Amino acid sequence: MTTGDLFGDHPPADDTRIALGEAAFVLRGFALSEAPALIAAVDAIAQQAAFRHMVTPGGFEMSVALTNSGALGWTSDRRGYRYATHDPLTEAAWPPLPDVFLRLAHSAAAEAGFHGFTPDACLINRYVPGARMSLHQDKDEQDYGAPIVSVSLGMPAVFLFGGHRRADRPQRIPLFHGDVVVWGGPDRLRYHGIAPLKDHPHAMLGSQRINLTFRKAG
Ligand code: MD3
Ligand code: FE
Repeated sequence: MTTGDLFGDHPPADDTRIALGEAAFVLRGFALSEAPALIAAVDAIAQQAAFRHMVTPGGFEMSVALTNSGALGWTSDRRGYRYATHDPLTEAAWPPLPDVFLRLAHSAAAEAGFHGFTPDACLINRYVPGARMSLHQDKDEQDYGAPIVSVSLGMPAVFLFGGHRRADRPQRIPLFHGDVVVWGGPDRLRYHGIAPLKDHPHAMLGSQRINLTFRKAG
């Protein structure tokens, strides 16, 4: 694959399902047809609950900006990470999950073999060039039996898919606009992250990448 293919506006192939692990799949282009509606919904959510840079318990500001939709939203400060029903910036409830979010999360999970997935939280991450997410596990949710569904929009990213130990060398998998990743079961607690984003402006989102992760948090 050439660099041109890797960072084009479109995935190398649509409608393919790539198994990353026993219960982890990339669904190439699964969200492509809904992308304009998803982006419009993100804009509406961000008007009520603005993107912000969280501070880690260690006192570092994250390079990724985030907001939330759903009954629960993920927040972080010097006291730690937690899910909360209200936005600490406005003290309002997080905006509810739009139907287009719920339908997509449910159908993508089913496509990967997880039937009946109803998320109660959508964490929305926004990356600009240079932003990254270092290797971590998603452990703040109550129920590790439910999968997580992730939707990539805008600029491409290299996602790092590690093992069950931080030191396990991660696979590097490019993710493109419209791609969906679903992971659960034995892959639910694998380390993962996003390499520093390169600037390959996208037709719909410019120099940004938006990632939605749907979770059952409560
Ligand atoms: C987890 N977000 O918000 S999601 C996060 O693209 C987060 O913004 C990243 O990690 C993002 O917590 C990555 C995609 C993903 C893909 C595969 C995984 C997460 C995974 C495999 C195992 C565990
Ligand atoms: Fe994560």
